Amino acid sequence: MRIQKPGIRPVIIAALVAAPVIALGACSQDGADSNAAATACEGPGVVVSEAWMRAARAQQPMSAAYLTVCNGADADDALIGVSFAGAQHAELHQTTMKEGGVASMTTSPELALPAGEFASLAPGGGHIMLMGLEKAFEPGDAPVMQLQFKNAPSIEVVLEVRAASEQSR
Ligand SMILES: [Cu+2]
Repeated sequence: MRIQKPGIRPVIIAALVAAPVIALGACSQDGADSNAAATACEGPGVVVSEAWMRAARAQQPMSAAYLTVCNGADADDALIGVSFAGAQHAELHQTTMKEGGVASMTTSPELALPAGEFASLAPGGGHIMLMGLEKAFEPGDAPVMQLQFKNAPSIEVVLEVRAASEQSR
């Protein structure tokens, strides 16, 4: 049996929360498996953090948004729907790497939110695809996204728009 050193857990949690910030790559590039970043979290209820989207130029048809969700409730939940005023359509996607390093995207019906754990949509893994963008999105903008859950009430989150230069570090 391993002895748990007191004080070590907060450090690990902080590192995992920060991971989406450091994670690299666009939805068509490789990256860490964000779904592996599950660790204990505390609510109350469903709490969203690290909500951001990639900047998009005028006429650019698509972009992607990412976020981290802590399900601090006692029961499992799931993110089952998203809506975004600045796009004709928004849906959950999952990027998977095939042999030969070719990335492909599939729609995913929901993001599972196990009770007491973090779940992330991060570059290289899950993302919210924003299709049919109706305008440009630049750093400093504060677009709002609605998130629908199986159990928890809907939440509105303000997305941070991150510049192209930050996207490909
Ligand atoms: Cu996608």
